[in-house]
Amino acid sequence: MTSIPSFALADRTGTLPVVDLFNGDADGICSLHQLRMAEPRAGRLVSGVKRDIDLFGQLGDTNPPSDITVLDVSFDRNEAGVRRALQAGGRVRYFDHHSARSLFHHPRLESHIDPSAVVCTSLLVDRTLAGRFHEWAIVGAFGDNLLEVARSLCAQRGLTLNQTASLEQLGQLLNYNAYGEAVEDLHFSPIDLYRVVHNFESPFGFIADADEYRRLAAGRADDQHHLEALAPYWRSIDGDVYLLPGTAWARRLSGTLANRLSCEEPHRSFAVLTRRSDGHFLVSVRCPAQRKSAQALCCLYPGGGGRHAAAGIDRLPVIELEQFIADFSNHITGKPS
Ligand SMILES: [Mn+2]
Repeated sequence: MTSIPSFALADRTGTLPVVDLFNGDADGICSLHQLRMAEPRAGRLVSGVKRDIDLFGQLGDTNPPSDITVLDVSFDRNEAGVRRALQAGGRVRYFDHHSARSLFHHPRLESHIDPSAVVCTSLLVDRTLAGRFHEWAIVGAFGDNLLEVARSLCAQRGLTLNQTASLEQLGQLLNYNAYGEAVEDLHFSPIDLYRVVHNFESPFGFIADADEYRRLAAGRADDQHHLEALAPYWRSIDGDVYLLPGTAWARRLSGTLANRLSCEEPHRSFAVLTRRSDGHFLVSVRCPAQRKSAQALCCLYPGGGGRHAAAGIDRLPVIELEQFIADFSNHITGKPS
C-alpha cells in the first residue's frame, strides 16, 4: 500500500484556522482526498449524511475568521454561511456541481462551480489539479452515478475492465455508506471514512488493504438480504408500493431500492415508503420516463419535489398512507400526459 507521507504540514495561509466542509458521499470524500493530497492541511472536518447539505449550519455562529473549503454541497443552500464566513474576515474556496443561482463575487471567495450533467465535484477538483489523482476522481464520478463518463475516463486511461469494475464498485460502496437519516445509521461516519481513505494514494490500495472496504461490502450484502424477503404492500399492473420498516438497514437502502426496482422493470412505477424515526414516511417515487411524472405526484404533498422520473416526499404523515396509495394508483393508471 502507498501511504501519503504526512498531512500535518503547516497551513499555507499561515494565519487562519483551516476548515473543510464536505458531502459525506463518495463524491465529497474523493474530492477532499484529492485536494488534501495535493495541498496537505490539517484542519477541522465537517460532514454528514448525504442529504445533510447545510454544512455551514454545523459551524455555529461564533467562529474565528477561517480558511474554509467547501466540497459537493449546493451553494444556494449554504449562501448565508459563505457570506457570514467572508464578513468575519475568512476566505472560502468552493467546489460544486449543483445549481448556484445565488453565487456572487468577493475577493476572498474562490469558486469552481459547474452544474453540467457530465461533471461531479471530484472531476472539478481533478480539473484544478490537472489530473494528479485521476483514479480517485473517477471513483467519485462512479459514486455520483455518472457511469458513462466514469467508464470512458477509465478507457482513456487504459484501465482494464476488471480495474474499471473495481473502481465502480468502490464508488458505489462509498456512496452507499452515506445513506441514512442520521450518521448513527451509517457503517462509518463520513469523517472517519475520509480519514481512512486519505491513507491511500491509489484507490486500488484502499480496495486491497482497507478493512473498511471489506466491511462496507459485507454490510451492503447483509442489507440486501433483507430485500429478498420484501414483498410489495400494494400491487397493480402499472406499479407497486413498498413499505420499509424504521430500521437502519431500511434507511440505508431506501434510495437505492427505488432505483433498482425501476431499472429492473422500467415500464412500471414504484413508490418506496420508509419509516422515519418520527414515525412518518420518507417517500421515493420512480415513474417510467414516457408516462406521468413522479414529480407531479409528489408535488401534491408538502415537502414533495424532484425530477420527472424520480421524486420524493420528505415527510408523509402516517395517516395519509391510504390517500397516498389512492393518488399513486390514479396517477400511474392515468393516460400519459
Ligand atoms: Mn456530487
